[in-house]
This record gives sequence, structure tokens and C-alpha cells, in this order.
Amino acid sequence: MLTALDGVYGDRKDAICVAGRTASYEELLGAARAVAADVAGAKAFAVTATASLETVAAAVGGLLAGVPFVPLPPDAGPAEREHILRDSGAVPVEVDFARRATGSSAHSSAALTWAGGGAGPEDPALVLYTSGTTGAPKGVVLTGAALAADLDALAEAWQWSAEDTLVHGLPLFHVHGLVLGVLGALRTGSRLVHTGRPTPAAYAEAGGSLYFGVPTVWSRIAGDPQAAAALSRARLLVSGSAALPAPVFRDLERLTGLRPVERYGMTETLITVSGRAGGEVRPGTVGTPLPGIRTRIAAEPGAEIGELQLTGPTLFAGYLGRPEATAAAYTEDGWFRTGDIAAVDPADGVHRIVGRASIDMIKSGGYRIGAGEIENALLDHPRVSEAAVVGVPDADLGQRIVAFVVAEGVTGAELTDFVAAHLSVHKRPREVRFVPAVPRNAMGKPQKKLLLTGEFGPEAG
Ligand code: MCA
Ligand code: AMP
Repeated sequence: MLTALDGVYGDRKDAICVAGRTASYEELLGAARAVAADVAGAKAFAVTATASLETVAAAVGGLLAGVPFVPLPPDAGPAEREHILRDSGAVPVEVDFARRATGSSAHSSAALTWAGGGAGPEDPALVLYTSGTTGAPKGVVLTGAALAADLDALAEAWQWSAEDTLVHGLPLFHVHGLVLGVLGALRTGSRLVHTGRPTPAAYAEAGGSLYFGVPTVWSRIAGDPQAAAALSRARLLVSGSAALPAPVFRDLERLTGLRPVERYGMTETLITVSGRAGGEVRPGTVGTPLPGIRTRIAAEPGAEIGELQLTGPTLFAGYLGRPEATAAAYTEDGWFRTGDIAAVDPADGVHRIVGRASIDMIKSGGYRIGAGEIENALLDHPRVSEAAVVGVPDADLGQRIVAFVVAEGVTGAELTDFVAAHLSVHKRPREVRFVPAVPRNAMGKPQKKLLLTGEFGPEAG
């Protein structure tokens, strides 16, 4: 069973609060059963995953029916939305939270098991779209067994229980907000307060014991001492999705008295490495592997840093419909290649993420964005003849997307709006720089390192 909705932990009127609306488990189950009845028999179903009770009901309804749920980013433009729907074959569904399924004995509380809808733990439960270095996003297929293994490992690592109130305001179409932030609360039985947006004021007001955020959220909280002080009543602050800068760690500790715990993961692997509640926490490190996860560093002889590779029960079931891409994600001896460069402290096994192997994988505000996807979107604009996209260091976002383009008769703002409208708002370049030509090597490949330094560097010109 993936969730505690059968009442193991009792029920409360305000078990779930999303963007100001509350629901009990009973109400959530009623709405989820209606979704399950609607989607029964479908290959997959898609719902626009706004921060709402409707999205929570969709996720639970999919589990009840045994039909994979494909959350659509609410800010996705037509190109991205059509790609996800076409690629996944998901039927778009509207959720009405007030609607209750009638006479659905097949989805009674007692039937809330993995057998519901004929799906088993090894069947796909979620398909999440995420960017690679090139091309359109790929569907990452996650089984119920992987989700359950990850959430149980995290519950142990963070001593996360029904006594907790989890607070966050993260998007509900990625692992962080949806898997940890919704299914995690339902599986542990903890109360959930989703703040709608992850603003410092909303976090402060929510009065939780356990808080999740991406580094941009923590950095904004650290910049708001009053909001940060309110979090001193919490038990545990958890950061992930990107590296938490050490100064933000220290500011949070000073303002809240708590040392934030960092954890590391990927859409394809779920969360695999984490600090422990009550354990020693060092800024700039992400802790040790979760139970069941094995890691290794593929380093050159004599070197201490190299690609982090891992195996374990939380790994994805593959990229939807892309066996070659799935195979390429593994080494010959079956370890998943994260593409992250890491080091492990030989004394205590604590992991440190040093960076990404590829310049084409950008993390901005905790969102993973492939440079190739943005370049393709820019090249779709009739006035653009060349485009090269990089992530440059940014105090707020970690990295910000900067597009170098060769174009005439169009402004930077127009190109930003073009990407925001076609793909997603969060994939828009924050800066567009017009150049006479993109620097290329003899093979014609863009030399992006040159874009980050020297005459093209973001500080130049
Ligand atoms: C501005 N806006 C625009 C434009 N310019 N809209 C359209 N076109 C434009 N040209 C407006 C939007 O309407 C929107 O307005 C607002 O800008 C959104 O801007 P944005 O800058 O994106 O918001 P932000 O406040 O800067 O966002 C920071 C954030 C966000 C809240 C931290 O980046 C975020 O939620 N990040 C979380 C990412 C995440 O969950 N990643 C997990 C991946 P309005 O405000 O009115 O809507 S899973 C993962 O990584 C693994 C498994 C892991 O380890 O967790
Ligand atoms: P995504 O596929 O959106 O789930 O992004 C996964 C990527 O986020 C990883 O490959 C890392 O590059 C990055 N990431 C996640 N958590 C951390 C962390 N705690 N520190 C550094 N990078 C992280």
C-alpha cells in the first residue's frame, strides 16, 4: 500500500491543506475514487498539475486505478504540452474535487492496495517528464515499488512520521514536490500544508515541523530574518534539487538554530543520498546513501572525484518508449550514470556533489533544464539563425539561463517571451545576448566554455 489513506493514522479534517483549501483523507479518497473511475482502463492519464487538491486527488486516483499519472506543468506552452501528451499517450483529464464516485466498491478503502486496477508494485505509477542535454524532455517511468522504497528510506532517515506537519510550496509535477511532498506525506501519515507558492512569509506562517525547499527557496528565507526566525520551532529543514550554498546554510543555522539537512537525487533515481535527522551535518555535503542504495565514484586512477554511479530499488523503470536512451544511462555492468561529479569522504562515506559532467545540463531554481531544448525553441523563431544556451552562476537561482543568439529584427524580451510561451515560463532565458556568431570548433560544435568567459562572458560588453 503506498498511502496511509485507509485510516491507519486516523483522520483529521485538515489532514491536507493545499494553497489555502483543506481536506480530510476521507474527502481526498472520495475525489480520488472519482478520478480512478474516470481513468480506469486508460494507458495513462494527464492532469494539469497546479498546486491544488485536484492534483493530489489525481495522483492518488492514478494509484487506485493502477493507471500511470502524467502531471503536466501548468505553465507549459503548447509545444511542451503536446509533446508530453503525444509521447506518453496519456488522456487529458479534468479533476473536480467536489465530485465523489458513487457505488465504487472496487475502490473501497479496503481495496486501496497495489492490486487496485490490476496494477502491481512493479507497474508504472508515474511518468515524469524531464530534460536531457539535447532534444525534448523524456518520460521517466517510476514504479510504485520504487516510490515506496524511496519514501520508506526517507522516513527512516528523517524520522518522518504521522506526528509531523510537512510544509512546502514546490511544484507538483516533479519528484521533489509530488513524490516527497505529497506521496511522502500520505505514506507517513503526516499532515501536509502546501503553501501554494514557496514564499518565506507562507513558510513562516504554516507552523510545520518538517520543511522542504530548493536552495532558491532557502536563500530567500535566509534573506528574510523574520520569516526564518519563525522556522526555529521546526524539527527539520531539508534542502535538495540543487546544491545549497554554504553561506545560505550558515545564515539558516544562525537564524533558526537548525542545521539544514541536504539530500541528493534525480528524477530517474529518486532520492538516493541524504543527511540524517539527528546526525552530523556538514555544509556542502549531501550525506550518505539511503538504505538499499549503493554508490561508486567512476574516477580516473589516482583521482578522488568522478562521476557518481548508483544502483538500488529506487531506480526508474526506463525512459518511456526509449530503450536506447535507457540503456545509455547505465554502465555495462549495470550501474546508473548520474552525470554528476562527486567525491566521497573515505572517513565517513559522506558524499559531496562537485558539479555536472555536462555544460548542457542547467539547474535553475531547482528546475533541470537542457540547453538543447531551449536552443531548439529559439531556433524555431524565424529571426534566429544561431543559438547557444548556457547556465551562469546566479545568487538567487543557482544558475540562470543565458541565451547567446545570432538574430536580427527581434528584441531579447521578445525571444524570452517566445520561449516562455512555447515551452514553460521557468525555461525562459533570463538574459539574451546578441552575438555576431556563436564560437565553434573545427567540427562546428559550439564552444560553450568560451561563452562563459572572455569576450562573450556574461560580465563582458
Ligand atoms: C516573468 N514571468 C513570465 C515572464 N517573465 N511569464 C511569462 N513570460 C515571461 N516572459 C512570470 C510568470 O508569469 C510567473 O508569475 C513568474 O514570472 C514566475 O517566475 P519565476 O522567476 O520562474 O519564479 P520564481 O519566483 O523566480 O521561482 C523560483 C522558485 C521556482 C519558486 C524557486 O524556481 C521553483 O518553484 N522551483 C522548484 C523547482 C523544483 O521543484 N525542482 C524539483 C525537480 P507568477 O508569479 O504571477 O506566477 S525534482 C529534482 O530535482 C530531484 C528529484 C530532487 O533532487 O529533488
Ligand atoms: P532532476 O532530474 O530535476 O531531478 O535533477 C537532478 C539533478 O539535480 C541531479 O542530477 C543533480 O545535478 C541535482 N541535484 C539534486 N539534489 C542536489 C543536491 N543536494 N546537491 C547538488 N545537486 C543536486
